[in-house]
Amino acid sequence: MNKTWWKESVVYQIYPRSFMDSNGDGIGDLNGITEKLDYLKKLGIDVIWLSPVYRSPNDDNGYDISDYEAIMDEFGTMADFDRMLEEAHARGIRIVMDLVVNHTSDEHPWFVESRSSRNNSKRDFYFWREGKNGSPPNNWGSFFSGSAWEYDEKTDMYYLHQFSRKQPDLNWDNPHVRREVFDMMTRWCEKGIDGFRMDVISLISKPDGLPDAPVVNGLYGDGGCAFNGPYVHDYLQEMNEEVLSHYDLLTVGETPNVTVEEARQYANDEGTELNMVFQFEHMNLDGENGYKWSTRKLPLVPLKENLSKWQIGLDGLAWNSLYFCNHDQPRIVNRLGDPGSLFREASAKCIATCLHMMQGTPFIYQGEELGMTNYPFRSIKDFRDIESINAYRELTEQRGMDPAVLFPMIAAKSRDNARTPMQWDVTENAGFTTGTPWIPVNPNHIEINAREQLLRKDSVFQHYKKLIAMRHHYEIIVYGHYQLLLPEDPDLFVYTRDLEDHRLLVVCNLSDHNRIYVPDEVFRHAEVLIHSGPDIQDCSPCAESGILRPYESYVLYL
Ligand code: TEU
Ligand code: CA
Repeated sequence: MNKTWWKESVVYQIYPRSFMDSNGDGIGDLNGITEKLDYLKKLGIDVIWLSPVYRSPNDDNGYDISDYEAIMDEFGTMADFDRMLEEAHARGIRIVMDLVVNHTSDEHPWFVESRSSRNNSKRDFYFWREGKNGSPPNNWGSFFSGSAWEYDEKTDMYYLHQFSRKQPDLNWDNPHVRREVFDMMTRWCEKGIDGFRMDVISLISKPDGLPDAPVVNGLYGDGGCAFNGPYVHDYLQEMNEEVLSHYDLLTVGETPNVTVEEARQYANDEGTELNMVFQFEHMNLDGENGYKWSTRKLPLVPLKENLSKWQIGLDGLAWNSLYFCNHDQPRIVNRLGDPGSLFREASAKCIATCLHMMQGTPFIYQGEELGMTNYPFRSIKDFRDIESINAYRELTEQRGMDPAVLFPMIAAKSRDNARTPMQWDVTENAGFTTGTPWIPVNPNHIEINAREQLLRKDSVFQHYKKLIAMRHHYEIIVYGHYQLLLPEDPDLFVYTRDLEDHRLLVVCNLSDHNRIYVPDEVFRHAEVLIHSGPDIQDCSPCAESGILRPYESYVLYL
């Protein structure tokens, strides 16, 4: 297997809007990130993935871009960006940008021109189609509710938007679109950035003829039919030849609906496309009949089965990203751990050990290293996220769902759970802003904040710091081969890693009750690399009793 820096790195995702506000307008910004680089250096991360900072009307918080080469006014200036990049590099931290090119904002000059007439040079930069008897061109639904088509009176045609109506899909079948995107990417690489996270990159090639899709929710055809389209690998190979292969980059594709087989192509070890992809199968296990809105927790046995499938399925052929959190996912402590005060920290550490000892590049989402939890939403007015707001409206008004039944599901899975401000300290607004935050701060910042955890040696922060240092020190953690033990156990996630004559044993009790697990005799004199759990300060993880306390985890090294 090829060894390289982006396989040996740990990535930290920053959602700039909610990370640190340096000028008191209640919105995080680039200078705020620069102020906190020493914090990230202390954590030990190698790379920052920066969610979009480009000019945007913020219909989808920056994932609707109106100028790929200007900085969003609220986040600062290009000079602020350049300084952040320089300061990060001075600390040995690389910067990966978020590339959102499946769609632009409807305020991007390309779309403004495209919609102005039926025959301008940018018309085919987007998907324009005639309606059918007063209806949209096909039955696709938007991921943000409603039809995926918007009627445009001026030219009496519809345009495709698989996300919000202010996010028209780019037509990647048009070579001029690809040329413009590749040139823009090259200019960013020439500025010295270190890679791209590619937003819904598996969507850029639509099925020929844009056919209707099977209706999945009673209203619209499944937009998912457009994932992994006929030419997606051709376009990524062209991107690789034109841009990526000329620079030393980390590239990760966000590929909803990707399978292990597809991922072997997207993230092949020959390097003809991307370095790795974000899969979604494990993040959909607590949904409800294909829908994300539910109050169910992640079921451990299916989770073990899925993560093991990916570990074994890509080993030696491609490369995994490892994540449980990002700006689109609710907090993992609520889905897999105990968000209450009893075992919150123990469960956050146990979950971290479980993920970070696998083969792949780990991604830490801002606040995950503190064990931050979901927000206590009380009403639909608390939400800012277009996905949550639109879903609530469609499911209650058009699908007749009882708001009292639906609200807890939206509250549990809303993307806003990940977007409340980073919790720096116990002061008002958690030290995130001296102004009024754009979204309320979680009141539990009194108990959960960076300042307190930096000072306490058994904090979640210190646990993540130790896991990152271990990955930098032990090659087996990066390149070792994975094998799951106890596949059917409903509480214990136990697996081994093997590399040459070394072996790791990773033991995690992801439950709120005691369990018994006695490691194989061969581990009797193994080195304990890390050990966490409630009140375990003085006990050995290999105690004769084999007692595993609630959310106790440890790693043995031979
Ligand atoms: O997300 C794509 C995507 O699949 C999301 O719709 C995700 O499935 C959903 O939000 C899960 O609840 C990317 C970005 O990460 C997201 O923030 C953007 O809203 C979206 O693309 C459109 O750019
Ligand atoms: Ca600000």
